[in-house]
Amino acid sequence: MATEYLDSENPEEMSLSSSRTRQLAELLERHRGERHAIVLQDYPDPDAMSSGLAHRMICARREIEVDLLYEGRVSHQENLALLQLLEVPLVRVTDETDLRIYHHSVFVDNQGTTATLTSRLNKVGVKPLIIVDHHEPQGVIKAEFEDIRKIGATATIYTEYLRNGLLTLNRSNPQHVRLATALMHGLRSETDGLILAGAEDFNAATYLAPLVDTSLLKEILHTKRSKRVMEMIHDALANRLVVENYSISGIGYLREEDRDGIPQAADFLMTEENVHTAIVYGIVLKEGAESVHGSMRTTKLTIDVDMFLKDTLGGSGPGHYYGGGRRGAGGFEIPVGFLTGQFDEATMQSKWHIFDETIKNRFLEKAGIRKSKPSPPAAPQKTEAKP
Ligand SMILES: [Mn+2]
Repeated sequence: MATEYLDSENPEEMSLSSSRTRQLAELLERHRGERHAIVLQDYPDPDAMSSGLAHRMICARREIEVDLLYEGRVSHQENLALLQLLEVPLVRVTDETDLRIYHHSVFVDNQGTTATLTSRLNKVGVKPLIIVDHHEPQGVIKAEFEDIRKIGATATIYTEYLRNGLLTLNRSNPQHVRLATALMHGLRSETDGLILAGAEDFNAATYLAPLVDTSLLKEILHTKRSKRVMEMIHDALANRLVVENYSISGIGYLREEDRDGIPQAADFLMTEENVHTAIVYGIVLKEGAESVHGSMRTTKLTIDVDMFLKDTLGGSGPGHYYGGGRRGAGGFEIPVGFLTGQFDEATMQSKWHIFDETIKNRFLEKAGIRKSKPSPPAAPQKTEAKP
């Protein structure tokens, strides 16, 4: 087993990660026979799905039954293809789902802040056991085992667990080939096709490469865009404001099932020459409540997306920010809150207008393009009400 680590150029880092792997193995051993809920973010992406799948397969050998849960939607064509082709068994949680059947919750590729399930599980007393993530530490939930590292993808961390012996992949096992293919897809999509990948991510890709089913991967990557996404991209292009290498676009009201079109529209805006940062947002209607969802992409190395979004948009309270991110990409969700619930054309128009202006101005100010807004007009003088 030990010879596996000999090819590492940095033995210190390798022994650290293998001690993490050992800790995780010991923890899982102590929870043998249990049932765990993996919490995925509301709109799971390939990194989350493939990492969840890896976690599930690691646990299967220790007789821990694991369900991959999420509460939002999967609508991105590529993600739907991933689910179908790689047989990723996702469970969409509804109001009828009984969450008390789980002994513990496990957070993969998130730290509870982007998943509605976090509070639902907490309410029924299901406590976090494991967090594995590559976003900035959020500090909202605590777990017995936490592996939070600022690297390219969560898929990289899971690949490391696999090669450190938690589950040895075998080319002749079709399940293993599917897992390796999913992880490679997760890793690639999360690092913009390895452009944003660091040494650890390349190491993981090297390990996975001989196990990947290339034709499957091609099929996933060549999925076409849906008509609705094409329309959203059209709107994003038409509404975009391009100033000093920033491209910002609000695309109005969206149905929940179209929400995954937002990051695709942002990716598309990034393809325009001279644009280094793209931000796309819209108001998503979900079960009668409205919130502004947005995606940000940047290739500018000096922009820390996580900080940028937290600074620009703030949050609802200490530790609860409206947005967050990782290297090169991030997202945000702002509840419409008090203004929610009126759906006549005129009210929706005004709500959209207010949010659109406010968000645009905040980003432009943060980017140093627009001066901070003038102080608010003085309160109107009290005048005698005329009869
Ligand atoms: Mn990720």
